[in-house]
Amino acid sequence: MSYLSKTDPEIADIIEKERLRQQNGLELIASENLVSYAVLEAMGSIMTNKYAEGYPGKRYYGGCEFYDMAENLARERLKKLFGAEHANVQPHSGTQANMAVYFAFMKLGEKILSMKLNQGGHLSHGSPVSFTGKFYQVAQYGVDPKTEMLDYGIIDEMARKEKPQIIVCGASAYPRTIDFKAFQEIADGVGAYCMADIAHIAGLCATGIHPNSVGVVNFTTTTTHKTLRGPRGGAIMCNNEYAQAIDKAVFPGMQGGPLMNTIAAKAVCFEEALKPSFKEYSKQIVKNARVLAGTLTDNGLRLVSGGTDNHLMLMDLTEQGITGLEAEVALGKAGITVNKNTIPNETKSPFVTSGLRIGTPAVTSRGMKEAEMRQIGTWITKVLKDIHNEAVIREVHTDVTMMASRFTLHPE
Ligand code: DSN
Repeated sequence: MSYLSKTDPEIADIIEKERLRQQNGLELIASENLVSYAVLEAMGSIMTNKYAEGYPGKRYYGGCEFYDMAENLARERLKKLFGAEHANVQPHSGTQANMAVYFAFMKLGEKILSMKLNQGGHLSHGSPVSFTGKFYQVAQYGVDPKTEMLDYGIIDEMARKEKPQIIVCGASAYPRTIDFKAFQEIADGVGAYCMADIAHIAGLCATGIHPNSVGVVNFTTTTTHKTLRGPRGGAIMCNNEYAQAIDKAVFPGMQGGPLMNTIAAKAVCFEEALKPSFKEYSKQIVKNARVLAGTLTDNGLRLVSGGTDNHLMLMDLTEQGITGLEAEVALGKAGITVNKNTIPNETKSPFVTSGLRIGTPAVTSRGMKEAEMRQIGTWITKVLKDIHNEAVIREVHTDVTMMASRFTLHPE
């Protein structure tokens, strides 16, 4: 920030404060991560300067020869990473990626079958407050009330009854493995398309730590900034037969100029994810989540479905008699950033909630391992079991800062 701090000290100061917050705290928001210097450099490069509406070789602006090279590289690397026939790297976000699939393969008023928001789904899967709930009919499945896991028999029954045009699988707060093959079979049984939104677990799918949806379901959408550890953005993968419709839906269907600095940074991220070290990183995310989940349950805290198969866990605070909001605030004061989250069969509003969502991608990027997870689990328990005790919160905050200062903010 040496240049910015001279030309605009006000914003440079804000960025520095945020850097310190990230360095001194523990980021346990399941959808967040920390990018490498290489990703940051590509994002902050002169690739932001130009318009490049269109696709490589077919642009509406002159001077795009190097932008074409960057976008082609991003597409090829993403295809290699997931074994995809076709990739579109232009969606500005995961929601935009989902929108492109809906726009390409559904007429307004047709039906989506997806997971309910308060059971783990995402806003863009059919919530009444998102465009999806306004433009389309929506039928939604949840988790089994006893196991708190997906019940494919029930989803199949619903698909037969509801006759959706697209079945959406994938979630924002589901700690268990998703059977993409089962979802595609259910869709095939009713003549529907199947879309997997793997935003949360993309890095795990790319490295085989979680089954890959690409080549199994009709369309895979993702963000690039969660377990994939790239710049904020989206992407879509599908077989060649759907490529043209997807590309047209993204541009000119719903976006103008692509963010080419972000696309360059996506290319960097995909290359990083192709390295053997990224597989080790992905394995460690899941190991860390299991150890953290085990520590929390050993300490008497209840996790939805009893544990985790992936990078996140969902804590049910009902027995503690505290809300997700109270827990988020108290842990925040202790330097541990998490988010309140609805749990299956939630009775409170999304602004209050009975749950907390906790994830390990960012702390794993800092190099933290099982020992640190046990420590973090102990701190979380200490705060949640004595939530109004400011002295405990202060003590945990000091310990958190000391531990965090030992770990880098920038993965290799
Ligand atoms: N907001 C993201 C999450 O936290 O899961 C999903 O888009």
